[in-house]
Amino acid sequence: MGATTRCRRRLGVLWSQLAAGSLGRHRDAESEAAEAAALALVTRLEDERATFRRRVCDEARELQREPLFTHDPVIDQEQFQRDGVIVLEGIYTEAATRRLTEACKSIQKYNDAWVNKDWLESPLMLAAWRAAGLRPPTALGSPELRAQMTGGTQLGARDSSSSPGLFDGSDFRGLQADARAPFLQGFCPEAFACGYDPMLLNAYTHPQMLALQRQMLGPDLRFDHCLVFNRKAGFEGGGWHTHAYSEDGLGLTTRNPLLGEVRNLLYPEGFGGSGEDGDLSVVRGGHLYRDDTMREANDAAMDAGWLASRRHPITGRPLVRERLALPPGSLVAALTHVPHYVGPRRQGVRYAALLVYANPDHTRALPWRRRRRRQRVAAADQQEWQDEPLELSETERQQPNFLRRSATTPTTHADSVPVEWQQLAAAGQVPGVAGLHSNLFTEEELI
Ligand SMILES: O=C(O)CCC(=O)C(=O)O
Repeated sequence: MGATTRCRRRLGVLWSQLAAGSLGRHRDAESEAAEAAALALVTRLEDERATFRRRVCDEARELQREPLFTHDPVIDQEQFQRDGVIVLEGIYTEAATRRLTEACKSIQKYNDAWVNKDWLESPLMLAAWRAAGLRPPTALGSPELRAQMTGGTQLGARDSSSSPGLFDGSDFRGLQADARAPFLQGFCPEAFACGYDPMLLNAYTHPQMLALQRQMLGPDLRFDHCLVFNRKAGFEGGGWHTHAYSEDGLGLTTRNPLLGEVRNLLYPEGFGGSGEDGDLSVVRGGHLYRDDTMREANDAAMDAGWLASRRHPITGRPLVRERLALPPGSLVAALTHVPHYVGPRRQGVRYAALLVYANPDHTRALPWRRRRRRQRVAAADQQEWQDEPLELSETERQQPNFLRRSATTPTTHADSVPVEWQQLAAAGQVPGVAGLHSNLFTEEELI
């Protein structure tokens, strides 16, 4: 059942309870009117959201008539195997580069409105939270926190939508299921940016982009997540890290995983490589260690730590870190286990979008699903999400290239792709994306 359907059903129940007077015999006319106004507000929001989504799709469809890239890049497979990274400098057309910059700025505006929204502004707003099936926050985020989170992204917990901070005391947790806060699309703009911007949706689904991804991942793709990384002055850098997908922790290899995931970082304005520009650094070949747990605070720690004793498994040369300097309109694509680092930003804003593609996990083999599954833990008045620990048997650990299977793995990645977008795609409404069974937005069959 879709988010809209569910919301309408919830509204229907509330309406009939209201009509029957079963929400409280002694309800006075005033509170009934308030409840009715809240339901009307949530209904209006739902309609506006559906219209907005249609507009994003229609405009993306128009944009898709134009090329995204200056040419169709051809990947050297041997080099990709060795590096795990491709850097395509100035690959976007001039028009696409300009529009991508505007898109990152537009997401920033939406995000700032979200961060600074007065979620408790009126009794109507409070009732709208209830009508959406959610507890409102108990207090607004402090002015300091909001100032800190304004003008850049990834500055709050997870995707700027969850506690601690903006939504303390609420059971709203970002993109989970279909619970939406009563503002904008109901989830933080940066958390699924292409749901707010036609150019980003165009970039995610453009035939040239999909052809590029298929060279790295093979024919069967799915979208994993789409974020915006705007680093504002004062950003202190992100630390060296890798990400999880398949074959995590299985140790050294000389080939890329059967089920891969590629992070595509779009830098519409590029960056200078000064070390103070929000520049990206990578370690080519580091992905062959399949280490999803590496974390080093900065370059010095990286040199003395993770890099110190490691050599490239294919070439035998020492692994080295490489700080990139990129012209406008550049794209960096990196397999999920490639160590990378984003440095501090001292002036202005460095704009970027992240489009992540992966091979679908049709057989439910991936261990990360267990690890990333979030548990809701009730603690006093507050709820927190916790990552479930991953436990591997010794046999599992020792079997090279063995994709671990779990009968109990959850079957969706819906905490990063909103369910309403999965359904739009299944209905054939998203440009560049086919209907049910291969819609890229989900591996599930949506009924
Ligand atoms: O370029 C950035 O801001 C962040 C890149 C990064 O750390 C990531 O994609 O995980």
